[in-house]
This record gives sequence, C-alpha cells and structure tokens, in this order.
Amino acid sequence: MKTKAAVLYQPQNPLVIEEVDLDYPKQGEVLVKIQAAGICRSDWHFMSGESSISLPAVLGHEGAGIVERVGPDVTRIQPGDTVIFSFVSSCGKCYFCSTNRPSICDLHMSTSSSMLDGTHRLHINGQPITPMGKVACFSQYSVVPEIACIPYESKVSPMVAALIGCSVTTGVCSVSNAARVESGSSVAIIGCGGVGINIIQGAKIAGATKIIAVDINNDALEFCKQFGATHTINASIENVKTRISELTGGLGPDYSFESYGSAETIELACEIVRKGGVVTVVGIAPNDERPTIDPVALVRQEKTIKGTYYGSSNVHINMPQIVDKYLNSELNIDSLITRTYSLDDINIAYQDLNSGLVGRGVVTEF
Ligand code: COD
Ligand code: ZN
Repeated sequence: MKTKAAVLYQPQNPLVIEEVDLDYPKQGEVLVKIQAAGICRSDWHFMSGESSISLPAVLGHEGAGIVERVGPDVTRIQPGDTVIFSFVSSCGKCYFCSTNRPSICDLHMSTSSSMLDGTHRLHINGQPITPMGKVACFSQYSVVPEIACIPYESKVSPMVAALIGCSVTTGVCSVSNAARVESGSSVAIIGCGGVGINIIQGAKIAGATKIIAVDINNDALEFCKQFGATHTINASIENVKTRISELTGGLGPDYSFESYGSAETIELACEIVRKGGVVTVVGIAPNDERPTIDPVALVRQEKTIKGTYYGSSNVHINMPQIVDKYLNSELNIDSLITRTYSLDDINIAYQDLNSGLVGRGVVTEF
C-alpha cells in the first residue's frame, strides 16, 4: 500500500512529504492509522545531525492511532483498538528485558534502523526506509510491532495519548523509576520543554516540596508554573548556582534533572546537586560533546550520576497508570498541547519548536 510520510533524506534539510511504499504487517505486527503525532526535540536531533540515524528515515516516535489490520500471530491487539505507541519494542527475552529493564532491550537497540526481524516495511523506489523507534508516526499509516502498542480507552483524545507515548512517560518515569524521588525533597530541572514539564509534574506527584525550573526562555518558565514549578531561574540572565544555593539553604537540591541534551547542561546538573544527591540525565547530547565532570567532587561529595532512557519505564505497566493519573486529574496533559499541525506543515512545526513556542505541538491531520 501507499502512505504519505515525512522523509528525512539529509540532516539540515527539510523533511520531504511524499508517498512511500508500506508493506502489510508481518508476523507479530499491526497496521495502524496514525491519529496524532507529537513534535519532540528527539526527532530534531536527527534532523539537525546532532544524533545519527540510518537514512532515509521516517521520524516521529510520540504517537497514537487506530489499528486497521493485524498480521499473523498477533494475540493482544485487534482491528479497531486505539493504541499508544512505545518507541522501544522490548523483546521480553534478552538479559535486560528479563531483569525488568525493557527500555534498554538488546534486540530493539541492535535493530535500531529496522523492524525487530531486521527487515523494513517502508520503502521508496525499492530502497529501505528506517522507521524511527519502529513506529515512524510522521506518516498516515505505520506498521509497528504488536509489542509497541499499548491499548487505551478511546475516551482519551489521540493527542493526549500521543503525548503519553513519549514526553509524559519519559518525564514522569524519570522521576519515579530512575531517580526515585522521595516525598519532601527538593528537585531542580534544567530544560523545561515538553519532557522537562513532565519531570516537574512527576516531581509534584512524588511529593517534592521544592521544584526549581531552570531554562533560558522566560515564556517556558512562566508556562511551567501551572504544572507545579515552585521557583524558576532564567539561566541566560541569572547565576544559576547562586540562585539554587539561596533557594536550598546553601545545600543544593536533593535531585537534579537534565532535560535539554548538552554537555553544558549536564555539567550544570552535576555541579548544583547537593552532596550525596542524585543527577538524572534524560537528554542526549550531540555526538561530539563530552561534559567535564570533576572526579574528585564526584567521590568526595558522594554524588550519583545516572542516565535514563524513556524514563526507565516499563511502558505496558506505566502507560496505563499514567492514563489513570490523567483521568484522575493528577496529570495535566491538556494544557501542554498548545498547537496543532497538518503533516504537510511538519517543517513549520519544528521551526516553532526551535523558536521557543511553549508547550507541545501535535500533528493531527495526515
Ligand atoms: N539551559 C536550560 N534550558 C535550556 C538550555 C540551557 N542551556 N538550552 C535550551 N533549553 C531549554 C529550551 O528553552 C526548552 O524549553 C527546553 O530546554 C527543551 O525543551 P523542548 O520542548 O525543545 O525539548 P523536549 O522536551 O521535546 O526534548 C528534550 C529531550 C531532552 C528529551 C531531547 O532533547 C533529547 O535529548 N532526546 C534524546 C533522549 C531520548 O531519546 N529520549 C527519549 C525520546 S524523547
Ligand atoms: Zn520524544
């Protein structure tokens, strides 16, 4: 079949909207009509060339849709189901899946430019196309692994469901599963966009009493107050270390989070956290950047630095919990969605992300 998709041919060039070939689902796969796809900075990392992906590629990893057809041996999912995508398809069998670390599944990572069986469903002129996260949702239709589908109640809108597919789960689970923030603690978040705001919401749910948002964009800082930030610091005009010290009685926060993706912000997260504190790095810095970490301070101040991918979530457990929290009004996802686009305008959507418009953009017309 044919599907209209946004194809990345070369970094630093616009995505090209065109018809590509899409094979029907193979064993353990399903065909999904995409209903919503979020505009996340992780796609931009590939578009800008800061991170690499095998090209051509169809990006889009924060999505939701309705199942149209299932391939052989699909047991959990049926046509008509509304599903949230997981951009990690965990095999359930490797060492990491068996030890409850599905976000770092070996099979998913070793097949990062294809489906789990190493082949492709998307093609152009007979050439294979990489499906980002095996979900490639900047497209009218996508064929995805059954394991990448998390069914959700259709009373939740596809836009909200799409955001649960990446920014909400990554943010909220970075707090609960990776950092394991304790009630009553102080937390600083560096980079308060789509993912950072959900770290703020996660910290609030965890019972953190001081939630300090750090960003370089005043609008972003104002916006994140409604999601639970108790204090804000504009890193482009204020001295972050001095302000953080003032706000935390000279100690530094118990937890710091990096949710932008650069050496500079990772260094800052490590410097500001208190002695014995935990730094959680969510963002992926450009390939050639190396943060400088003071090894003596690391040891003498007993700091912990940990990386987390997808919030170290188990999507099949955590996403339904997040849907419940949204339905109970513990999580505000509606106000996060500030603009919608048609797939034809995807390059404008990324310009808007980079120009500092607050909240999340979502593609809703395909
Ligand atoms: N100091 C503080 N804040 C900054 C700085 C700085 N020097 N520079 C930019 N910022 C702010 C921006 O103003 C913006 O508010 C925020 O950082 C970034 O927000 P968004 O909305 O542009 O980006 P997100 O939230 O969509 O994505 C952030 C990630 C960290 C997830 C992304 O950049 C990333 O690194 N992704 C790779 C990790 C990954 O794959 N995660 C899973 C899929 S998302
Ligand atoms: Zn994302």
